[in-house]
Order: sequence, then structure tokens, then C-alpha cells
Amino acid sequence: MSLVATSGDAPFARELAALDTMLHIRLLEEKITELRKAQSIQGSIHLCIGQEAIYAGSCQALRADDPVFSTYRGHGWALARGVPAQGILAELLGRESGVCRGRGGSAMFSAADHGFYGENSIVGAGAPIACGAALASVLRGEERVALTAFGDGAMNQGAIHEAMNFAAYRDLPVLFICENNTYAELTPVAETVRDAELHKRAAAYGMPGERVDGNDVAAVRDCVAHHAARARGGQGPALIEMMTQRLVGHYYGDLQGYRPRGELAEARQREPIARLRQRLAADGVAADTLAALEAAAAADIARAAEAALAAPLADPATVMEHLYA
Ligand SMILES: Cc1ncc(C[n+]2csc(CCOP(=O)(O)OP(=O)(O)O)c2C)c(N)n1
Repeated sequence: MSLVATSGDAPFARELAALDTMLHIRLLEEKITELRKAQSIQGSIHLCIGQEAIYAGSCQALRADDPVFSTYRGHGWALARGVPAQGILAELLGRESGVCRGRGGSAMFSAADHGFYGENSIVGAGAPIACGAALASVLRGEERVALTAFGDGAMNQGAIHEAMNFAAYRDLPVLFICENNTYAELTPVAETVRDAELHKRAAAYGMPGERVDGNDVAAVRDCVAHHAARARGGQGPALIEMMTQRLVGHYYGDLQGYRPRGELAEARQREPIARLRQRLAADGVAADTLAALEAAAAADIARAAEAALAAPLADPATVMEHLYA
């Protein structure tokens, strides 16, 4: 990713970097949509359009060696962690040059060399694995913080509760990030729980729980930085509920008939990229800087897609390679 800024915009470097990451995620997701529509990408795709501030803000607050575990909606986490767009696109396109040599696809890829320990299609299953990574880090004296992200629906999975209890009891450095986009598949969160303030559940496990505006990249970054510092200092895990909305369906092709009329239009008013752009413009960042950032991100993603499409497909004859059992 390239950060385009003039020296007059230097005080805004951190926010511009966040905007740059968010633009790359949005444009990558739009490119994936286009490739899925053209059937160049097969299978089911879950996009994170609208939730970009969560990934950009959280990853700005982490160290490069902190492991991140996401869900099946994880392209944004991967990109924010520094996984190259070309490697992600090639993976989704089933190319040998993909980050998992075309074998993981959209819902299963990982890139450990970038601290991205993968997506997970089993709702809630990343949390116990993050506990394992955090425990290993403590045992080795490495002071790494494991971040595990999941949806509001996943908050009702047993695995999440087992993981929160274990991490709290052992003071493990784990950040439990609930991306509350208010729907579990097609079901509104308020129709499945008695109390929709999900962060309050942290109290039951004896750890801090906080709710932040997940569309405000600075609020996300500050909150994650605070809890990561606590966790790194041996003070244990935290549950952070980040309020957001996906601006697309649960999966590619979801007609979203379950959404009340007007909800999407209203959500677009609060969407994180336009919001940060407006804030930066109001604070005096030159319009040219913002336009250049956008143009550079679009060129990056176009180049990445071109290279990924030109790469050879993974050879089916090698399908049994890299298997453990
Ligand atoms: C253990 C398990 N149960 C059910 C499913 C089917 N499923 C896929 S996505 C989903 C909804 C998850 O919603 P949420 O956790 O809110 O995440 P979001 O899609 O909103 O990001 C379900 C139930 C699954 N993949 N794994």
C-alpha cells in the first residue's frame, strides 16, 4: 500500500494510513464482487463492506507479530494485516500463486508470515485457537497479544464462552472482538438474545467489556491499544463489541429481503470511509491528497487483479499435497 501525503498533511499520517487501508479493503471487496459476478471466482463469498474501520483501526493498534484470527468474513483483516491483495485475489481465483496456493479459497485461507492465522468457517471456532496461541506466547515469554474476531451471532456459540472463561481464568493476552453488524446471517441480533448489549457478558467472566463505535477508526484504534497494553502487561483478556453494519448481504447473492426498508440508506450515512474522509477534509487535509490516495489504491487493486488473473491455476493433480492425514 502506498501512503500519498504532502508534508503539510504530515500530522494526519496515522489517519491517512487508516484511510488508505480502508480504501484498499473496500476496493478489494468490490473487485471480488466483480470477479464473482463474472464467475471467475467460484463458491460462496462473504464480504465485509462497511466494516473496514474495525480492521484498519485494530491492526494499527497491534504489533506485527501479534496473531490475528478472523471468521469467514476475513478478507479485510488479512489486508489490514499486510497480506498482499494479489495473494488474496489469486487465492480466491484458485491460482497457484495464492497465499495458500489456491487451496484455502475465500473462507479458509491464512498467511502466518503476516500474523494472519486465518479465517474459520466454523462460527466461533477461532476463539479457542486464539487462546492456544496466547498460552503459547505466555509460556515462551513472547508478550504477543492474540486477537480473535467473530460476529454477534457467534457470541451465542459455546466455543466463545469456553474461550472467554479459559482466557479470563488464566489471564491470557486475548482480545475478543465482536463485530456486531446486528445480523447473524438473516436474523437480527435482538431477536435471539434477551440483552443485546453483548459486551456486558464480559462481566460474567471477570474481564473488561466495552462497546465502541466500530465505524470510527480512531475509537477502534484507541480501544484496542488500551486493552492490548493491558493484556501484554499480564492483566488478561477483554471483550470489545464493535458496532457496525455491513452494507452488503450476508453472502454474495443474498437479496436482503429481511432488512427493513430504508435501513441500508441510513447505514450508508454512517459508513466509515466517507466519515473519515469528511473528518480529514474538515481538519484541513488537502482534497488533492485524498483524491491521490484513492487513485493510488484503485491502481493497486487493478494491478493486483490483473496479475492474479494472469497466474496459472493450481494443478488438480497436486490436490493431495500438503495434507496431514
Ligand atoms: C458452528 C456453525 N454453526 C452454524 C454455521 C452456519 N452459519 C454460517 S454464518 C452464520 C451466522 C453468523 O453470524 P455472525 O456470527 O453474526 O457473523 P456475521 O455473518 O454477521 O459476520 C451461521 C449460523 C457455521 N458456519 N458454523
